[in-house]
Amino acid sequence: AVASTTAVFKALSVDDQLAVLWYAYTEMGRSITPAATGAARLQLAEGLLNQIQQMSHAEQLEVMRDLAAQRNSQVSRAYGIFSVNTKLAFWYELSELMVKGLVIPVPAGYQISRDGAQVLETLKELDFGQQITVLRKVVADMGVDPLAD
Ligand code: 45D
Repeated sequence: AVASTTAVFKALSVDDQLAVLWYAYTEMGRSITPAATGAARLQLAEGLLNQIQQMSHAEQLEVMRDLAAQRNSQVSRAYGIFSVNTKLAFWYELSELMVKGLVIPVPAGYQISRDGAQVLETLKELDFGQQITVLRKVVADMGVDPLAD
């Protein structure tokens, strides 16, 4: 179930991937304690998160699309050196910044696609540990590894 959910997620369009991550966060939010994401991990991502907060909403959306699409950009390369847990903590923090109004929100009344809704449903049927495993696999591949040629 983990492998198929991950594969179907990765086949989604970039915007659907961002939307599913967002809705996963809104559903899981209460189960993820900020303490668990680790202050030390966020410290590594802090520079990048600060940089993103300085950007316009359009630029913020662009860097998130670049990450999901594995497009080579400065942000994608900076992200690429994070550990998987730091990558998860980074996305978690971006969601928190969205809630605080510091990062572009998902438009009010946004309609997720049928494919996206299906992946979300599948994800919801997994237990918490499996959900984390899917999320880890998904965010691990985002961005660009600056050490690969
Ligand atoms: O206009 O270290 C659209 C533990 C449409 C412990 C859009 C853990 C068009 C160890 C694209 C929709 C395992 C607990 C706009 C860590 C349009 C540890 C915008 C786990 C504007 C870290 C879309 C942590 C946007 C976990 C802006 C489980 C979408 C973390 C943005 C989970 C989506 C984190 C974002 C999750 C989603 C974060 C930022 C699920 C982030 C999700």
